[in-house]
Amino acid sequence: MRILITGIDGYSGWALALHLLQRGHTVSGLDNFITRERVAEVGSWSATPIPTFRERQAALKELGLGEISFHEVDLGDYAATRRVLREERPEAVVHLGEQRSAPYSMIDVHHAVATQTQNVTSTLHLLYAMHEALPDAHLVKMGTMGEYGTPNVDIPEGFFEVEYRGRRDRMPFPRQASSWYHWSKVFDSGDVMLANRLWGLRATDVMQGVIYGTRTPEITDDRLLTRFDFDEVWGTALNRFCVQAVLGLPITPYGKGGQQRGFLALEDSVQSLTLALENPPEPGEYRVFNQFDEAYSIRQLADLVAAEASSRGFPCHVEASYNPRVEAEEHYYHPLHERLPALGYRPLRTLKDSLGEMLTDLARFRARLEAKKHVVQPRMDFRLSDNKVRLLGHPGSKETPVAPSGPR
Ligand code: USQ
Repeated sequence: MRILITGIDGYSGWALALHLLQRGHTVSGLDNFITRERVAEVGSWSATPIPTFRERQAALKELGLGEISFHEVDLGDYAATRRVLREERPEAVVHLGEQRSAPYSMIDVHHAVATQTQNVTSTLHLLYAMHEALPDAHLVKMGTMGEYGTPNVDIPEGFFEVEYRGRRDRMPFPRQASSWYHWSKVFDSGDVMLANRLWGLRATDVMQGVIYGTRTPEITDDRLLTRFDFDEVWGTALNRFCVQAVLGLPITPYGKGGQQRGFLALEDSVQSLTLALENPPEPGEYRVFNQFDEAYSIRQLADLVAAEASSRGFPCHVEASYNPRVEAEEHYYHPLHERLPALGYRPLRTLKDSLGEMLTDLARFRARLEAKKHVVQPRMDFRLSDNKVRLLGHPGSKETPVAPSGPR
């Protein structure tokens, strides 16, 4: 199948590209490299030393793994987006090309606006470009479990049956996101649903949990490494906890740590997206998958990492941090995830399997982690409208504020 990945240079995008190539698909991609820039904006970098995209392409060739046709294109440019679709003529498009960090979107008004305008614009451009250039292609759009929030009832896969004042209907399950980023994904989901109603666009909306991991089986050479973020803004909980353990820093569950989320290994995320691609919806169908594997509380995660790290010679301890976010710290959490297993999804990795591998990988890159140690521990506060104030006033802080120059 011909598959185009937007955001192919990112954490999931690159790992997915390698897997699809290995399965014999024809892979093309686009990216504007903005994640590389934005991670630098907050003073950090990827724990894994990632080559430029050109070097990645050369490595694929040298290792005999195939070729990826690449376009340095910003999805904010409609004509360029449509041109790429016309040139590549993919049968499926995987849309990962968005600002993916909740903390980044909460830095201040400029970061909130950049996140929402860029994410919504890029999705709308892609929807229109697909409608014009590839009306029969399948869109796999990366959404997030965070769109649903943490309601006190089970979370269905996208839709549920409602009875209200004696009448029944099947309706989208309510969204209660808790960051400007997560709301941008809610808007995207609404737009994809509308494109499906208007034009019959065939789409899979993937509500994905928090991904973790340093590698997938296709990463057989350091030149094929995918990025791995660990700073307060771009790193996600489990990845950050492993880095904290390797650096001997306290592991920081926020608040009471009873926040529960669905987690899945990068390898299983790639597996799920591949299943969605290889089992497309019917023409005119819009479907929603909840994509995660195991649900844990943040405190459980922190304890698991601390135990595994200590047993491997990384002495560390868990130290609850103030919670910079506005979120329930103890709540019911029971999302359903039945549609991917019905397509054959079986988890390839458990969290416990992955921890050892992550710690070993990260220890190899300790020098890169040490160099950015000052951006790991929490300093932001989502409840403020401008985090620069807090950072500049942080006791003893000589560090660069989170966003010295503002978003591009
Ligand atoms: N957390 C801590 N300590 C930390 C970092 C995070 O306790 O040092 C907590 C947060 O308060 C939150 C939970 O861990 O309760 C998850 O936070 P996260 O930073 O790991 O992930 P999140 O902001 O939710 O976003 C990430 C990805 C995003 C994706 C989302 C899936 O960055 O792109 O959409 O996971 S989900 O969380 O299911 O919405």
